[in-house]
Amino acid sequence: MSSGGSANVHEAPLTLIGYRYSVYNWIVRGVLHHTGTPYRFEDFDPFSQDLDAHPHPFGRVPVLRHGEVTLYETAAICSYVDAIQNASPLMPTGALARARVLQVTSIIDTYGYWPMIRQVFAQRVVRPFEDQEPDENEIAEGLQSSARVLAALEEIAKERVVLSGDELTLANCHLGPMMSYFCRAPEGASALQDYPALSRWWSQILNRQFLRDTDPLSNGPA
Ligand SMILES: N[C@@H](CCC(=O)N[C@@H](CS)C(=O)NCC(=O)O)C(=O)O
Repeated sequence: MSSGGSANVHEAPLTLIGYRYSVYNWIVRGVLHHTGTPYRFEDFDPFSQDLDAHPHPFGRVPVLRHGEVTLYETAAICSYVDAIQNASPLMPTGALARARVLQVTSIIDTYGYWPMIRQVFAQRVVRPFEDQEPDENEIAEGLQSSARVLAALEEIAKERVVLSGDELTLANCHLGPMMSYFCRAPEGASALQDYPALSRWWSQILNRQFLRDTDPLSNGPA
């Protein structure tokens, strides 16, 4: 153990327990990939597998194990991975930039995940993939709720402290997979076009290596 109370990355192996298609799993994998952190992947589908022995008190994924450390909540896991290399290159140093990173992460988790991923992406993209009919009402409702999220993120992108597209921070790592899944629904991609600063940010981020190399729909889970 280091003096910071975390297991040394070089001494203890990291295990990521996640569902291969989960957007949150993708976020963590992007950060692990970008920071060059080696890890082992354990695929766990929280929607269909037995949760009794699953080490997440709310039955979700992802969970990170590092020696004796068990961590859940994606933002906490990403911050930990970014910090265990004693560098934290993905967290900016300025007071406002740090706050904006946390704000973007919180906006997308609290207000964005459900409409953008569970309503728009899951209904339009995942259900047909599973030979199921999408629920058009869910999609319409999801798009309506997403508009407020996109408008809030547009204001942050306009400011260009974070989401400028030039920098790589935990905000990009968190929002990138969410935006990628959202835009795979044609309605999602078209909704984004109403927000020029956010669209500009997305056009500069979508081909970044950390996203491309970890994309669950075009690459393996680990
Ligand atoms: N607040 C959690 C959210 C994680 C989450 O919702 N993961 C989804 C997969 S993308 C999940 O495990 N869902 C299972 C369920 O809803 O039962 C985090 O930040 O890690």
